This record gives sequence, C-alpha cells and structure tokens, in this order.
Amino acid sequence: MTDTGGSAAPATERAAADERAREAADTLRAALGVSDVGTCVILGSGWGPAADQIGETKASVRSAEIPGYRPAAVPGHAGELRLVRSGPHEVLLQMGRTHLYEGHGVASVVHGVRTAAALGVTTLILTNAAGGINPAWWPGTTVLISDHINATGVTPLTGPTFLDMTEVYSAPLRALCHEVTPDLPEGVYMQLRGPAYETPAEVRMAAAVGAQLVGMSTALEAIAAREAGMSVLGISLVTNLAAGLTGERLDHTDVLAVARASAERMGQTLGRVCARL
Ligand code: 8IG
Repeated sequence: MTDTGGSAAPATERAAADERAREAADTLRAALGVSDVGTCVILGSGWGPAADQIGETKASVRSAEIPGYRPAAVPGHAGELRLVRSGPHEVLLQMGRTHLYEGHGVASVVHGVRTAAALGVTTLILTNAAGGINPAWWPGTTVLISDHINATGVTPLTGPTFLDMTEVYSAPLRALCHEVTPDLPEGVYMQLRGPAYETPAEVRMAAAVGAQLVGMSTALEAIAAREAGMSVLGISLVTNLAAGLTGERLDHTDVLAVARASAERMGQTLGRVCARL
C-alpha cells in the first residue's frame, strides 16, 4: 500500500505546493512592484524590530493577502512581507513564519521558502529565537548556525530526493558574518516539533548528540531551501538557557523582552550582511 498521507498522492501534493508558491510569487511581484529579488530574510520571534535596520522600506503587504500564507499564530510574529533596499539591491523580508506545531503540515512551514525560490531568491537568511545549551551564552547572544539536527521526524522532501546535506549553512556566508560582526559564536541547532519546551532530560539528550541550540523552526526551511538550490545562512538569538540549565521556568514573554533589547544589534549584523551580498 502507498502512504498518501490520507489525501492526494505525494507527487500531486508537491505539484500543488509548487503551484501555490508560484501564485504567491506572482501576487508578491504585483503587490511589491518587483520582478525578481535575490535575497530573502525570514525574521523569527522577536526579530521584527531588527527589520528597520536592514534598509529603507520600499513596499509592504500583509501576508494574509498572499496565497498560501497562514495568519500569524504567535505573538511577536508580524505577518507582513516587506521589500527593503539594502546597498545596491532589494531584499525581501518575511516577518513571521508558520511553525510545525501549528499543525498545518510541513508544506505550510516551507511555503515562504518555496515562494522566495519562485521569486528568484538565491540567498536565504533564516533567523530564529532559540534556547541555548552552552551555559556561556547568556540571553541576548546571537549565534551563527553551523549545522542542524532535524529532530521533527518529518521532512519537506518527497520521493527519492537524496539531497546532499554536507554544508547546509553556507561557509562563505558564515565567513561574511564573521567579517561584519567579530566574535559571533557558532553552534549546531536542533529543531524539535514543540510546542512544549524540552524537559531537562530532553535538553541533556540534545547536548549529548551535539546540539548547542534548541528551537522549533529553521531546519525544515533550510532543507527546502537547499532543495531549491539556495545558499542558506542561519542565525539564532539565544533568548533563554534551555530547560534545566538554570533554576528558571520558560516563558514566551521573556523571550520577546530579550529580543527587543537585542534587536538593534541583530539588525546591524543583518544590514551589513545584506549590503555585502
Ligand atoms: I525562544 O528553550 C525558544 N524557542 N525547543 N526550546 C525550544 N524552542 C525554543 C526555546 C527552547 N526557546
């Protein structure tokens, strides 16, 4: 028996997802007044205030008006797409994302990435807020993602797509980040499904298998981006030490407060990187 996920065959579903991404790209071209865009930044929880530092806003549209985008489910996610000018070129900012824990499936999670690919994007910058496992990373630390562990149990790929994953997060893009912002640490990011934060035992498991960051996004999007041939940069804002590493409990409002306090610095790094692409 073929596993069809309870609906259309996988190949049919994938064709429909690609068609939705093309429709979204066409709608964005009209709404933002662009033809193709080379760079896209997806801004995660709390990264919204960094957007203004990246460049001057040329146009913006609510993501609810774009085919396939779901309304923002999380406080701190704006649900807006912006075209900004950075140095000599234009950058698409996607403010907010769909998470796997919302339950709409992995195709919804990577729709923004596939839309970016359909718009001609060749460099994708994925940002997120994450729990830090390295105790030296106090809340507010930004960390470059060097590699990931996809612990969600799902993938955006279907069929025999044997994608090479030896360098998902571009070494040249990381080198550029180190040039514009010295002393950025790097770490391995583990994506878990959520929405519960980890137990202390799960954090010990993540550490034991080589993760230094835990979060609920990014890895699935990076896989879809690599499938589409894009170069990927990933940056985490550590907003909390992962569960069990301090005596504290985890609270989403603390996450947003840390992000607000760090937004200017994060925006400067993003702006300098985008201007040099
Ligand atoms: I912000 O500690 C943020 N997102 N899984 N664990 C997971 N996701 C997170 C965490 C965390 N902090």
